[in-house]
Amino acid sequence: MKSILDNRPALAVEVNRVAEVAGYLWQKGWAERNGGNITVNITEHVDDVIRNLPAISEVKQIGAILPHLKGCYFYCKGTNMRMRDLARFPMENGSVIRILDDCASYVIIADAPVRPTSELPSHLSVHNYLIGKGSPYKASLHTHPIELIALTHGKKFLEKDVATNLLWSMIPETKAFCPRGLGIIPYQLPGSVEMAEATIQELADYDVVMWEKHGVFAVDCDIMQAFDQVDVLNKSAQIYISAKNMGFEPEGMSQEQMKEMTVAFNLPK
Ligand code: 2HA
Ligand code: ZN
Repeated sequence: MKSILDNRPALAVEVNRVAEVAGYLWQKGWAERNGGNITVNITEHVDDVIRNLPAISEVKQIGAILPHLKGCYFYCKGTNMRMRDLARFPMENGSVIRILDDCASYVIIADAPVRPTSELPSHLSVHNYLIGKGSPYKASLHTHPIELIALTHGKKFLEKDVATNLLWSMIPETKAFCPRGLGIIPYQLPGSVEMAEATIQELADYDVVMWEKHGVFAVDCDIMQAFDQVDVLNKSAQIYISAKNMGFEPEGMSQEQMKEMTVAFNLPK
């Protein structure tokens, strides 16, 4: 079957990265059934041939007006599709969409008319925000990491930066590779406009935000980097839980050791 990825190596790299990450999400147990979603802004890889491709769906409303997305193109995981299937067949379990000139609607253009993720409004609102502030970030990831979600069932971890400081102190790498920490968003209905708005607000200060009792939303330059940030945070949560399971409260790195790290790695806070 013909694919939009044929003879477009740079675009294929981007989509294959999504497939690789989708496989990791499934292997880690973070993507039960159709859990999680991924969108990537691929506009920089779009040529005139793609710009002239006809729509293969009717015009669909986004549900929001997103002025910075005019003429943008996104790869989106399909709604109800499974990460474990996307890992093998990314263009059968996801599709490429074009945002139309009204900035409020889109069409699917390739490869098949696979309807995008149920969280499309929040993903696209986030991309609109990122472009608006001149961010180099192109990828957004929503997934269900077990140990991080478990933390959010404890009230104290929902206070500002309590989880961030705990997770940073479990292993030096976490602060180095997730330097902005973990934002917290109180429970909201999945897919709601309120949750999209709260997510954008938290993304001003964090690259990874936690939807209480649901999952994480992460952004970065590409999908692998977004995944890596979540992975280091969840690793720290696993270390914390392992120590608790051995019957003691983990000591954590000292404030001095953390400060030393921050200076040595030139970290923001
Ligand atoms: O797309 O995880 O929150 C499935 C979800 C929605
Ligand atoms: Zn979810």
